[in-house]
Amino acid sequence: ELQFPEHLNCAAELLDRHVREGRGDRPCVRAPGLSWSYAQLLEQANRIANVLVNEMGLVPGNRVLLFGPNNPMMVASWFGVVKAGGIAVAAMPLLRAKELSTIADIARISHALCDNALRAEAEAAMQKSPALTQMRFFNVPDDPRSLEALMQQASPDFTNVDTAATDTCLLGFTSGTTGIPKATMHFHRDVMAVCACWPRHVLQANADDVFIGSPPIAFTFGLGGQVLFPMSIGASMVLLEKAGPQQLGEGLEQYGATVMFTAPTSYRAMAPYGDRIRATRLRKCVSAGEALNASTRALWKSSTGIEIIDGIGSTEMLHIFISHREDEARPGATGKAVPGYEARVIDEDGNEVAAGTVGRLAVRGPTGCRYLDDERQKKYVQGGWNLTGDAYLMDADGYFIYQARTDDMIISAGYNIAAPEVEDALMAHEAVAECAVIGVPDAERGQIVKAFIVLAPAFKERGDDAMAKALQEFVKQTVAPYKYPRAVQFVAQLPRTATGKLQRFKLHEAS
Ligand code: 3SK
Repeated sequence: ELQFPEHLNCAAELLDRHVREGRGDRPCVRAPGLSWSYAQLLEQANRIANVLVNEMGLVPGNRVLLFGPNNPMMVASWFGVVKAGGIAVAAMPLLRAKELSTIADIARISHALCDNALRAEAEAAMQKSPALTQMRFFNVPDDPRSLEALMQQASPDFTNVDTAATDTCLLGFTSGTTGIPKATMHFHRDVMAVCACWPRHVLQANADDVFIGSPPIAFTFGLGGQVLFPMSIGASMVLLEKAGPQQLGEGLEQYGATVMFTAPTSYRAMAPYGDRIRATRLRKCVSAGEALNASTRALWKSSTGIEIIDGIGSTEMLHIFISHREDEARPGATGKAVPGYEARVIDEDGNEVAAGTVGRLAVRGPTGCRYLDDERQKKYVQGGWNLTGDAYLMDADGYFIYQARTDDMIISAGYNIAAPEVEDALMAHEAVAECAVIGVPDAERGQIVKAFIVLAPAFKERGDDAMAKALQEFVKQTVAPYKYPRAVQFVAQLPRTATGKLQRFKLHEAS
């Protein structure tokens, strides 16, 4: 059982503590052309906290929009807000004014610190959201009104606001895959709890590790993996504004990164460069955000020699709650409940099902879902358990094996078919670059399996009936034939959220 003091400011624990305990000179943030020690990040964060309080009128509990790509000023701003007792609401850099103002209205945001590169969308959002009255921009060269100019005038010292462990310090937004955003509230205590669970028991990195990754800081997967977890152990982070497979590969070489967080799509794209990756210092690879299929895991292992640490988390739970250490990996399984969390598989009535039976995943632990003013809270938390919306089975050894999102189970002619299993089978074909499978209505079978397929570049011109037939036959060879996709549609790309999650509802709409 984790215990936290009644008064707790997570920024003090993750940042000030290192300086106070003599680790101020240790490297903390690396980015193109920049390197900050812990003491330097602390000074930047303190100056921002002073600007927020003295120039922008922030009082504890105010919600502050942070809008920018992964860069050092985004991180310094996050800590500035939390030190000042504000609530950080980071937004995906790809969002447009309309989406931003929806977030601003739901979260009742009053203040904003934004990257100048995104100024147009931020200002347009401000026009639409009357409560959002204070906005400053960073990464603006030579502008006396910029955040940096104000920081120059501000003190490098700041006394952190004496927050309670149960005060909210961040709101994480999730649109899930349905497109309607929800804000999840997390306390200072929750931030320290996630640092004390998965990173300590599963990742097992150390202070000399250098973390790198692709998920945006606005996604709690990215915030944890690239900021909170390295800082909780005094390690360092590499921040890349663009973190596609190529930039990640270059980042590994340039900064000697040792721990990487990214999604399965990225691992597949980087796998052909295994020889170069083997020559870097990379030693730990984490995959989450979408299901990791067995073929991607095997491809990465054979190419780089590194076993991927898979995991599933959610914005509602703040971070990962089922995962495994490298030496405990079991192909096809996400892992076991992370120490500190409990997980079980239940039926429609909430009763635990026997090992090997598919059901709904329920989890509980030191963090949990708290939606801000949202009826959907009652659906997510039932009887003290968080229902994540994933269908899983647990094997006799306690390994959880992903089946589908609960609404991605296809029932065809009485058979239960998990969409990801069919996707897995298709992905093993060399012509398939990406694919997504859904169930579509069918008069005879209730539903049939339909696959949307993005062909690999070498096969781009071959999206015809013959290819569809070949892929159908291929699936029948690897999984039970009743699971094969009876309908196949070739597409140029799949609809995804800003965090890369597949939007199956858009495929349903298109069918
Ligand atoms: O698995 C995920 O999608 C996730 C979401 C939020 C935070 C962390 C993770 C791994």
